[in-house]
Parts: sequence; C-alpha cells; structure tokens
Amino acid sequence: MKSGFLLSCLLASTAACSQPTPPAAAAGGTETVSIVPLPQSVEARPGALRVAGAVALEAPAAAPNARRTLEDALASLDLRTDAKATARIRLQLADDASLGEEGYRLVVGDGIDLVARTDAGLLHAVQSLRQLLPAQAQAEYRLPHLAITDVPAYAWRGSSLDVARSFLPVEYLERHIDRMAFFKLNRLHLHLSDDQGWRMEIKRYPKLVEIGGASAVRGGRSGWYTQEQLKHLVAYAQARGITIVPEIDMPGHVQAMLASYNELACDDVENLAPYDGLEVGFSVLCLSKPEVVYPFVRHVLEEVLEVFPSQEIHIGGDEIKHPLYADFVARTAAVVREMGRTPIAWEEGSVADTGPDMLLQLWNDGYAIDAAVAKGHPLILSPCTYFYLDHGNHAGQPQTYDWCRKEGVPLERVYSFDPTEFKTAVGIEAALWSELVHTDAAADDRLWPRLAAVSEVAWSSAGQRDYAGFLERMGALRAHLDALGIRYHPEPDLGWDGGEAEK
Ligand code: TNX
Repeated sequence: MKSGFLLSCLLASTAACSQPTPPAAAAGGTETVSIVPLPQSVEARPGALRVAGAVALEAPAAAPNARRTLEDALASLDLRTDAKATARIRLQLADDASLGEEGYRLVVGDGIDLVARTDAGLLHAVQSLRQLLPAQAQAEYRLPHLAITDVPAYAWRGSSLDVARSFLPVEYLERHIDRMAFFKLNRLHLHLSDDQGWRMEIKRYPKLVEIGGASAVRGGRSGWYTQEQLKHLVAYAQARGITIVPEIDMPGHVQAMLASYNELACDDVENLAPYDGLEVGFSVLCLSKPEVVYPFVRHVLEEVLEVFPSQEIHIGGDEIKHPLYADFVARTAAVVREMGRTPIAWEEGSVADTGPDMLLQLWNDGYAIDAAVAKGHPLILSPCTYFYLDHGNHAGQPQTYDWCRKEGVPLERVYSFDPTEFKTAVGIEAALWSELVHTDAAADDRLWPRLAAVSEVAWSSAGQRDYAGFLERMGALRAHLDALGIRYHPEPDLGWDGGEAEK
C-alpha cells in the first residue's frame, strides 16, 4: 500500500478520495447516491437536508442494535444526539409485510426516517445512511432528499473463513463482522476444523485444542478459540445482524482430530502426526468403528450447538470417498436435526439419504445438483469459479490457487454470477480458504473489494445489476473502506492500483 496516499485520503474530505463519483452527501450538488449493495429503488426528490452539530434521535426499545450502530456512526462524524436539535432521525418498527425480515425504507426529507419490520431491517437502513454520509467528520453534512425502499433478493449472504488451515485472531473476526455489516452480509461461516488444525475448545475433549490447536498449514498461524471467546463473537455478530454458522468438517479433512485422539482412526492407520501440508482427501474418521466415532461426533456437536445458536450447522462432508460416507452424512445430519437444528453439508452430501431440509453448499460449478434440487434441498451457492476468494484477484497473483479457474476470480467475474437459475437457492457465500493466506493483510487483499460484489449479487435483483454502476458506487465508497481499516486489493477496475506492489 502507498501509505502516503492513504493518509492523505484519510485526512481529506470524502470527495477528494472518492473515484470516480463522489457520494451524494459530500458532493454539494452532485446528487449521485452511492450505496452498495444497490437498493431496490431510490427515488430522488427535490431539495436537501442540512445536518450540523447534533441530531435528535428517536428509536424504539425493540431496535437496540440499530440504535447502537447509528449512535456509533453519528459519534464518528462528531454528531451529538440532542433531543432539542432541529435535525431529526427517527427509527420506526412497522408491520409492513412487503419489507420482509430484512427490508427497510429510508426517507430523507425534513428529517430522516428509517422504517423496517425488525431490528435487522433497521440495521440495514442505518448502513445505507452511513454510506450516504461521508466517512470522515465534517463541519456540516448535506443529504439529498430521497426515498429508498430496499429488500434483499436472498436471505443468505455469506462470507466463509477457513480459520483451520491458518488461524485468524478474534480481533480480525470482529473487524470482519463490522465490514460485513457495512455491506449487509449476514452469515459468517467459520470452517473450524480441517487436517491442519482444530480451532474450537471442546471441554470434553481437551486434546483437540492442545494438539489440534497447535498445528497449522506450513507458514500459517496456529491457535484456537475458547468457548468464551466464541460466545462473545456470536453476540458481537448478532448485534450487527450477522449469524455465525460453525462448521466441523467430517468425516474427511480430520487429521487434526486423529492426531489428537488416535482412537478415531482405524487401527491400520500409521500416520497420526499433525499435518502441515496442502493435500486434501487423505484422512477419514474410522467409519467401521461406529461405537467410537458416533459418540464423539454427538458430544462435539453438543458443545458446538451450546456455543452457536445458529439454526443451521455445517457438518462438512467434502472430498472424501468411502463406502460408508453416505451413511455417515445421513446419521450425522440426523443428530443435528434431533438437536433441533438444520444440517448443512457440502454438495457431495447430496448422495446421503437425509430428508430434503438439509442445505447443500454447491462448490464445483458443474456438480450434478439437479436431482437434489428436485428433491427440494435448499442451496447455498459457492461455485468456485465465481466465489473462491483464495483464487487470484487476477491471473497469476502470488500466493493464490488457480485449480478451479486459471484466470483467477477477478472482481468482474464475481459480479457476473447469476443465481436465478438455481430454483432452491437461499443465497450466496464466498469462501476464503487459507492454505495460502497467512496474514490479516493477505486476508483483506483476497476479501476486498470482491466481497462487496458478493453482497450485491446476493442482495440486489439480477435485472438491476450492472458492473459499470457497481464500480462507480464502490469507487465512491473508498474512503469508507479506508475508515474501516481495510487493506483492500489495489483493484485496477476501480483505479485503485496506481502501480502498488502486490502483497
Ligand atoms: C477445496 S471447497 C476444498 C477446501 C480447499 C479448497 C482450496 C471444499 C469443500 N474443499 O478444502 O481449501 O478447495 O481452494
């Protein structure tokens, strides 16, 4: 990064850093509204609202998260809340079925009115208001009169992070949640276990973190989360409208489990050492020892469910060939269901006899998923040629994979995905695998700005989207990305490259 530029960008007004189109609030006359993801409808109205110094804030007790988020945003812009101020912001809950669980209305007129059915909907309204305002404090703010009505196309708008190959600290996850919320993403999927590491404290099986938590992919970070830390993270995410979806990957990708509890491996398995390589598909729980494996699976899931209130729980199920594979997925899915939750498996789990409520996560573009769709399985769409963010921002980017797409997965490619052909899709999720992503800075580079494109593909209707418009709106939000501390990829399509060095 060129820190000189960033610093001047942070110190300057939003308009000075925003390319190519400044946001309405800072533009003093250029009434372009730059919101990502693109709202369903924006009606421009004549006139503008001036805000300076203080605002009067009204918010219902039933919307504490939206209120807190708005108060934080106002404070960061040096706007006090004062019941006597002339500028008024009113948050309201209204039972308007057309807004669904997450939709909202935002009207700027004599005052600012945010309306939704839920606290979550109001949170999204607050994020849109943040995007209408500049990222840095100014003496006064000018908001164009407008009326926005906005409802997401898909309920599942996800980011998944592989903390198993290389650990990400809690502080990074908190920042990531803040950034996700800014773009109205609402599911954070944590891949908590894999061959190279086990990351969640399980009280009944302490060696999982003692041994499995101490390993990582070569060059990556080891570590693990206590249950207290994870509960804190769940609450932190909830307060920002985000559900954390845990994944324990089974019955393959389990070398860290086998290294911790050798009895989970079949007796003829010789290599029970922690693993730091890049191979996949070599380890498996000993499915011919059900009396050992299933009690373990049940006990682990009990603790996972105790920490994570998410209705959906991911049981993995990828990249393993075994005669008892389908049986394992069916039995484990049944355990999750018996505990009152809904299982998710990777696409391969579609071969199991599970009942159609199990969600399937599609990751190979061409996987034959039609039969599962016909049965009614809901789909989370993560086709790797569009949404594998461990692939390059461009072809040949150092420290990226290209097994799924030689050209990498550039921003425009992410943006071009059309989910509408998948009739049972609940939404979209982009995956950041971490075999080659070992630092916070590298994670930022792979995630941003591509995750903003993911949010627009999941939120905005297919017919409304257009890449040029997205680039313009994203360009205008650059100062916000800087204020969020994101070390984003110097994306040439956004004019953000300026000859910067690769991370
Ligand atoms: C495939 S996607 C995997 C991961 C790897 C990833 C690398 C999936 C379900 N399995 O284990 O990390 O490729 O791109």
